[in-house]
Amino acid sequence: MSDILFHPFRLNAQIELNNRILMAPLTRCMADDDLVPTADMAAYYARRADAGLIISEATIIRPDGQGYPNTPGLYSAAQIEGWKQVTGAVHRAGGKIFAQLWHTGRVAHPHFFGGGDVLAPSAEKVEGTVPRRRDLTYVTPKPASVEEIHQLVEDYTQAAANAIEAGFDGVEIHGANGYLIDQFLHHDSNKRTDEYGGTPENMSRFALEVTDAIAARIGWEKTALRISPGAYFNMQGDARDRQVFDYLLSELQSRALAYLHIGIFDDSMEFDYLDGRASAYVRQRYNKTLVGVGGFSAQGAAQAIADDKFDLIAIGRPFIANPDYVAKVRKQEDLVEYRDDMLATLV
Ligand code: FNR
Ligand code: 8K6
Repeated sequence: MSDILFHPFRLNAQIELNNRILMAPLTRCMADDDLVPTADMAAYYARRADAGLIISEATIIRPDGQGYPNTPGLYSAAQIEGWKQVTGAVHRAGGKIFAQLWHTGRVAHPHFFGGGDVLAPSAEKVEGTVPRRRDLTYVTPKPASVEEIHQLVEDYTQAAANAIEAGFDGVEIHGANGYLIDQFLHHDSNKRTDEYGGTPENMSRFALEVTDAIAARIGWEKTALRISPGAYFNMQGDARDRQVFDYLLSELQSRALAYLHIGIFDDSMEFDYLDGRASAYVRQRYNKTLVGVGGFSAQGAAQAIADDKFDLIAIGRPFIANPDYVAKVRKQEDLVEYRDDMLATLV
């Protein structure tokens, strides 16, 4: 049954994957204090190089995008050099790796970047405190001016170019999980009345501008996107969000992304305003390469792919617990169960 996972899969004319198992992007908070990837991180990723594609942990495009301690960056020369160690190690082990590009928007905290504004679509804050730093309470963000939005698009694009310089095979734009791009796409966080808010077209504008600018710089075949039509993390749902994602998906359908990836922790979550699962909602509106994720076993993923629910599977927590996940599934060996305490070390 799991055989289907081990068939090669062609993303496009330039990129063929050895199998359909992707390592999901997994924040580990293990970069050094200059947010440079370390030798331990290179070894961690290289151990997982038999995945069809590794998606890196979310990587900030500029300092004010940081919302958690020791998350890596892709804006300084030292960070680019650090990532070269990672991509080199993965490539030598026969793998492929995309960089996930991240700005946390209103989920950023000034503690991490020496003070200053937290930028977001609107002055709508998230309640609560920073995971791993419960002493830090989220602040009310400053609505980004149109000029600041244009600068953000430029900074995403530069980070994508830096990723290619660092040896990545492509980038996945993090448009999911309640972070900056997703904040433009949901009514909970976007109350703007200018060309970036108020209508599905306007609320989709930032996501599409970032996507198009990156693709123009590094090529569509190297550009992927992750989205969360269902609000579940750092975000409240709103029935009107459906029209936004209807529009966004109709626009994405006419573009040539390497793949589109759902951002969710558990695929079985259902959303009233999407009439069910986020993956089913997206599949009905987008018939190009789709990556499913969230609570899947290899067997369950193979079945979902056979049923045409999506084309590729991203595996998260099982990959933390099992560096040799792909080999174990291939040989039908038992997997080690994931536990949260495994996040303390890079195995
Ligand atoms: C995540 N996830 C995540 N998603 C993302 O887009 N960027 C990220 O950096 C992270 N970081 C992250 C860290 C940790 C510790 C976990 C557990 C999850 C979400 C992840 O990519 C995936 O969607 C979920 O883990 C669901 O898949 P699994 O774990 O059920 O296979
Ligand atoms: C995504 C970046 C997170 C970095 C911090 C450390 C990782 C902890 C991840 C756990 C997040 C829990 C999300 C819970 C989803 C709720 C679903 C109802």
